[in-house]
Amino acid sequence: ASHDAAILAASAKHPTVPQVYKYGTAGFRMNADLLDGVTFRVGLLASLRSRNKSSTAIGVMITASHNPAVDNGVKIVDPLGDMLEQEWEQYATALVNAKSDEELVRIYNKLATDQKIDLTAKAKVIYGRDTRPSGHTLVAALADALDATNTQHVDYKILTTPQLHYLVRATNTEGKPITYGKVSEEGYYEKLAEAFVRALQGRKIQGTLQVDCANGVGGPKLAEFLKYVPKDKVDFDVKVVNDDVLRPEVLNLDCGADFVKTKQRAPPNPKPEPGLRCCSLDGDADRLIYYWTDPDTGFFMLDGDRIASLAAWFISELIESAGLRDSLNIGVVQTAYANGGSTNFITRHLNIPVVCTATGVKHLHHVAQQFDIGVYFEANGHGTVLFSADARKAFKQAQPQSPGQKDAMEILASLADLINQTVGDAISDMLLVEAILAHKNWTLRDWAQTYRDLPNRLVRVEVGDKDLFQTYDSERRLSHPEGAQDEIDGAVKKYSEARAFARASGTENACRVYAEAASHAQANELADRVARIVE
Ligand code: NG1
Ligand code: ZN
Repeated sequence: ASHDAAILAASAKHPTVPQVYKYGTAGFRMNADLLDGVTFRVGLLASLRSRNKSSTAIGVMITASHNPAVDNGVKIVDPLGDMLEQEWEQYATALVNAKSDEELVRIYNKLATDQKIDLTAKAKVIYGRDTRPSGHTLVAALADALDATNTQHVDYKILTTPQLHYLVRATNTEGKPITYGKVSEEGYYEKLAEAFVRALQGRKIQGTLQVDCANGVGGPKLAEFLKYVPKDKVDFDVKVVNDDVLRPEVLNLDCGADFVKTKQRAPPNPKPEPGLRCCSLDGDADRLIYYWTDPDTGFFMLDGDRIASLAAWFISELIESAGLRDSLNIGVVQTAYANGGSTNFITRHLNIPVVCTATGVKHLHHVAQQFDIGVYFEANGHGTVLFSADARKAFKQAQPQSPGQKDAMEILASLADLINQTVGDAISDMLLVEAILAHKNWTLRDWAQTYRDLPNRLVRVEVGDKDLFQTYDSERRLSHPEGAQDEIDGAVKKYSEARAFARASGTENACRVYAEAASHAQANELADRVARIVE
């Protein structure tokens, strides 16, 4: 059952452009013109991965998230819907960098031998893509690799990234004692809508929510989801904006979660309406940022740190009310970019432990799995809440001693269904936030008043060789270049409530410097000093 001849023939139709490729934080991501051969080769790896994982379905998502429309990307999803195991990233890198079709076949066969993969076993890969026009030809390259390796495949066409993750897990749990949901896009909407109604327990959602969809896949998918929310049970007034997916050039252009977070302002279109509750998704609908524009105080943003704090607070209150405080632990996972104001609030006020990990959601996801309830978010709005099997069992089986306890357990059980368990999901996270605000009867202003953010500044510094910058302590300190950390420590000491760090970006050819301090002037000054140390 050698695939050699079929791979050689197909690979000739999908050449790679010679350069060095690396499976990065979000798979391979670059100008779409470079991706045809890359996607073909990722297809070969996805097939091997399926055979390596007892013929379970593996996912492949074609998206470049918040990047400009001319870019695209490809990444692999593991059987339970989480990101490809880190150990395997180097195999993807090796296949994509093969210098000829013959070398490609050699690496493919060597991987099969090394990993003891039976190439005659069944293999299955399911895939989807965002709204980028280039996605169409890229999935054709992917399908060619799957055909060449005798791999069963299903094309789910246009999806949000979290929907594809949902489908992978749903596919692999179908018929099992604990299933994840129906294996269809419709199943995803049904599960979310049903859990949303249960989570609300009849509470009313205040006013209108305006959702900026970055002119990406989130627009049509959110519109579709809303059809599943029963009007007689929930009055959910959503105004979907920036949902033009017909003009590719407007994708992520002056709108979307990444624009709002990095520019720290509302999208110019539609013109911000004072006081209106707003949120933005990114181009593949896995990031979420809330904000409003106040007639007096101006723009105010509620980012991933705020969502993590809100979710951790609400869920820990429910755990308390449900009488499960002693049996279930809860923790929050952040990165070094989390605002110190949020970390203080969660640890000191909520008494919930916070763990810091390296940048990139796959790191946060793994640490969050160690808690019964693990809340993780990057400041940029990408994150979710994971519930352990024990936690789910406790919500369903514990005997409530009072109506209050019963309510709390029912809400907890509904949240475990509402919140995407595979990956950060902007639509699911948005429903979580809406449910919490409804329970607390809060406006965005009430939410914003829970704690104060420390003034901060993030700068990008061009450096000769970013690989010189080696970190430890979850990227918060530099081991190399030698002496740099001492200089940074010296600079930080000059300011009050200050913190600063520098690290090489994993997605761009530059270093990032982050600084926070008691005042904006101090945070800016500190960031400049650290940038000069790094330069
Ligand atoms: P890098 O380029 O490694 O800082 C950026 C974001 C991460 C993460 C990844 C993947 C910042 C400071 N960094 O990583 O949070 O989302 O991209 O998209 O926002
Ligand atoms: Zn994204």
